[in-house]
Amino acid sequence: MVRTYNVTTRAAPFSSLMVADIGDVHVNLYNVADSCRRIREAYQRIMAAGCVPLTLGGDHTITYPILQAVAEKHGPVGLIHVDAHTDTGEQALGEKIYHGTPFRRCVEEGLLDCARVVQIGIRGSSYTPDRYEFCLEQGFRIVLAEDCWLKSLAPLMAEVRQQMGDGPVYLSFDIDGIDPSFAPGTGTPEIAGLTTAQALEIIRGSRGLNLVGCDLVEVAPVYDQSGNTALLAANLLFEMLCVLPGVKPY
Ligand SMILES: [Mn+2]
Repeated sequence: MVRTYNVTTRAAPFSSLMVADIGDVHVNLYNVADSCRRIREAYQRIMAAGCVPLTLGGDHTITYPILQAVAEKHGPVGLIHVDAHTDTGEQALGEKIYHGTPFRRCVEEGLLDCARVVQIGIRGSSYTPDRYEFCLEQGFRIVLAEDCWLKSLAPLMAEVRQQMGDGPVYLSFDIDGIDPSFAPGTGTPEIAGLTTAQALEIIRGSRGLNLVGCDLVEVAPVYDQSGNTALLAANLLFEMLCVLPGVKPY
């Protein structure tokens, strides 16, 4: 049974929009480049149909081919990126496409409106000492996790709405942005992250924006036998659905 209403925000997505689970994109487990091609082509068809895609990952690599298809339709997009990591690396083990590089590839291909990019929840350790240099050079706003500790993120999201303006916005939410006490089921957990309540503040604070797509990535259920990480991810995706353009209150 589908839970239809958001009793806190009074959003009624299923009676406002046509919503469908269209299943999985079948990737090539032995070839990352071919997987990206398959994802890009699938999302080109989804965008051509006039849909707003909400995606459950999958590692963060998938946002790169998704944004290729989204930007092909909408032009360079604003980005609200929740993550412990900036995911703007140049390469790893000689490979330019992996879950630590998607947003650098997006910048290189002109898929992002860089003055309308915010990265929230950044923390932890890094392979390189110049971790934020590339982001700041592009004009991204970086909000460190420690600047989020013990406070409401509603004021931050008021600023983010100003930053995003009326243009198209994509929301990419890495579950590792949230503290591993809530979300241990992920590949690169980092301590002292966001709370689940702050996650809701970020998503609910995105209401009113011209959201053209959202994803929730890096959930690895096998690392969390309680199932709580997957439950959290499903709820966050529902919250994203509740803030899409056109969703009316009940
Ligand atoms: Mn990520």
